[in-house]
Amino acid sequence: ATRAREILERLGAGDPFDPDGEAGGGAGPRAADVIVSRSPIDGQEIGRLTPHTPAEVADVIGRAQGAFEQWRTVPAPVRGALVRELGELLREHKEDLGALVSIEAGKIVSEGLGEVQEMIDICDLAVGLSRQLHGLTIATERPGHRMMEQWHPLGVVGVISAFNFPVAVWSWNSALAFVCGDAVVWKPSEKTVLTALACQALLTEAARRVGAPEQISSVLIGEREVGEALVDDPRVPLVSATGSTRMGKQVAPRVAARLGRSLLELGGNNAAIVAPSADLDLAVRGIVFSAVGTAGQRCTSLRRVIAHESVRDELVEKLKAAYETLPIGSPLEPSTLVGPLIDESATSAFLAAIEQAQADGGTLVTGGEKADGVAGGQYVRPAIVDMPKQTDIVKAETFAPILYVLTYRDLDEAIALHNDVSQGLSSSIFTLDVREAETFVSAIGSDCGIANVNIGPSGAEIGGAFGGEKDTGGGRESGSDAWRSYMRRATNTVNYSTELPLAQGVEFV
Ligand code: UN1
Repeated sequence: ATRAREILERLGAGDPFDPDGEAGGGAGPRAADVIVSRSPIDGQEIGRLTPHTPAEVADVIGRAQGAFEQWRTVPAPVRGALVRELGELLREHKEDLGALVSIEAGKIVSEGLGEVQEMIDICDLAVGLSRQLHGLTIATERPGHRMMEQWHPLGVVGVISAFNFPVAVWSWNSALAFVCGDAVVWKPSEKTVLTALACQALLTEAARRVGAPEQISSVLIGEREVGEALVDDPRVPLVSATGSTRMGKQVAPRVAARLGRSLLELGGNNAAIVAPSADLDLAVRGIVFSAVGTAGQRCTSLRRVIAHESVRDELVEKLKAAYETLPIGSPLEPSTLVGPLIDESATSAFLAAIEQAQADGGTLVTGGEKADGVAGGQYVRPAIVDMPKQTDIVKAETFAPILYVLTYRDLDEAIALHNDVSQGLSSSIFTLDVREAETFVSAIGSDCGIANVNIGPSGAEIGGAFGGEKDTGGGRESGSDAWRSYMRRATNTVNYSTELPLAQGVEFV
């Protein structure tokens, strides 16, 4: 708690125990009395904030709308300066913000820092993009006419994010939204409010330095009721939501009911096919990082290995050996590779899934129980479960370090098993056979938004579009042309002739 407090003070984010501080502070009935932030490292309280009321949410959105109306008139390359400044501040405060991510989300030091680096990377990308928000010029059928497309700022973007990437997901959305001329209203997970206030403080400072409107960015503190007020507000043309498929299925129809747009980044059930020709040592490294990194709490975490029968035993043997040497403990210890789960219900879900998998005929190869870590924290031993078939529990996304192993004979069978889950985020194949690799990334291969060869499914760079199909929600964030979701397209036909020819050859006086 002391360290979190010191970091927040250095980042200019105020006192995490001040009930009248950054969040809330207005009069009126409260959704919940208080939001308590606890460190998953030891369960200790590290902050206590007053949640916003729905009336305050409406007020925040109104002010964001005002900021948007001003911001959209600033030329895009000039808007880029705000994001460049944010990137500079993130570089300056990388250690502090990374440590705060470790304290509040339980990530190991290197992954906390990596998450901040991901923010810096998207800022760099967005600054470049601020000079490249281009439309097309399209040939028209009418003489003396020109047809073109422009991309205009969209409005207030609502961002809903999860505890597991408490700062990067905001930045993927915000860095793009800001250069696109939008304002952002962010509802972070109620489990990671302090990191959100830290981001907001850095953005406020960046806005001050470049003279951008202060209300261009705001944070909403609260639970479901606050999220709903954001989702239902007609002044929010885009809601970008990251979290469970369950959450997405609630958000999407509400946004659709008012004909708003949603950008959904939901659950994954990511797999790795390990083919006969695979470099097994490389596969083991890729698998362990993807399955165990962030204690299996990434949406891109590897949850299923589909191994060819000729390599399965050796692979499982090597994985077991690697799992049994994994250092588990406080994520602040530099040698730790497996930190805590976010809370007690995550541990219960982990244990229940392992029990179910065994009831389905699975064999526990290693792990699968609570581990010693720091008193008060939720530490578990990452599990490998050998499964005779892909039962319902394997098809479910349990947000914990459980790796199910399935066995296949030919590649068609492997791809069928691979795609036979409701989620479609990320995927991978380990093979040295170019036919298998190309088939996997082709139209008849993986049905996911991300398909990799000889690397695991997690740890994507920001340059590519990030997201997936089916129950993953279909949205794309981050790189490539994901910026288009944050803008509105206008098609313009300009007549510079003295005639008025009509399209499709229509004659009308
Ligand atoms: C998430 O888990 O919500 O590809 C995002 C990755 C990270 C992002 C994960 N760059 O694993």
